[in-house]
Amino acid sequence: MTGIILHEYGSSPFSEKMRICFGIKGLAWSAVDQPVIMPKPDLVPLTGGYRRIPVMQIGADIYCDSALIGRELERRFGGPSLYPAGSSGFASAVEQWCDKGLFQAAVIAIFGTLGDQVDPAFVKDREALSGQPFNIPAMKAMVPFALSQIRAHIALLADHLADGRRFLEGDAPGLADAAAYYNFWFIFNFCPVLVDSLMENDGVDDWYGRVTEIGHGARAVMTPAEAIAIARDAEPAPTTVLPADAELAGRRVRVAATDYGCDPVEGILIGSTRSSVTLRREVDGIGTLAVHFPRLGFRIERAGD
Ligand SMILES: N[C@@H](CCC(=O)N[C@@H](CS)C(=O)NCC(=O)O)C(=O)O
Repeated sequence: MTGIILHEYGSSPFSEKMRICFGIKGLAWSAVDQPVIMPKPDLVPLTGGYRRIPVMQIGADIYCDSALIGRELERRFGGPSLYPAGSSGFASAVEQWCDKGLFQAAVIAIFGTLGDQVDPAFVKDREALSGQPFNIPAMKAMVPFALSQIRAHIALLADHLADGRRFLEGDAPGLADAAAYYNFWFIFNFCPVLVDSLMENDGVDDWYGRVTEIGHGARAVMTPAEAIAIARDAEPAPTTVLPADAELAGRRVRVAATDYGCDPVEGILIGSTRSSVTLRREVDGIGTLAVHFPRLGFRIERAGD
């Protein structure tokens, strides 16, 4: 019993990154289905305002952002490593690459191709999320450019796989594979019509098939109410604050993503590592939660005591 709860939705590409990680490590986990657009009344009380997906919950510990979730899975659970070559740097670099440039090109290719089929409520929600127009006609015009960018990303992967390795770090799959994989999964699931124009017989096609075969580990389904009850009945794991963050320790701080979905979360800083920060939050009807964020891509500031 791992206690892993993933707040997700089936079509979420960043959740697919995590689902493949569960598969690599052979983990059992419970999926809580969350809405694709706001409001998210069963998620926001747990995070304190963070609305993005996925969010991992283990007891009263809430982990925001897939990059942090991957690290936490490796820290907590044995079994096959998410870093099969022995260290995390390569996988983190692949995440930085694929979560930004490749993801943006994938979004344009998908929503530009879907065009008028995109639900106006989704468009409105994503405009609020990004603070920018989600301009489908402009995306439509950019599809050829986006596809050319995706082909160039695929060429990088093909070069890396050219020595015949089965996965990005060698014989065994890792987080790097999950990170490189999920954008293609996103594109092919939403727009199967694009498969032929993107996939060539260059090794990436076979690698994609191998990653698909990994699967998602042992998935169970949980209701949001069950997940909230688990949080209510649990205590957060102990944390410590780095000496470098001593001035913020025990203070009220505000943490927010810097790219999109920048809704701030306020709480008391009770933990920090070189890659993460942890806030304690007291939530009516739930009790004490520890909400964890990565440092990369997040702003942390004093909120006044
Ligand atoms: N950096 C974040 C990005 C997560 C992200 O953009 N998730 C998408 C879904 S795959 C999202 O939250 N979209 C808005 C929403 O679902 O409310 C991560 O790695 O978890």
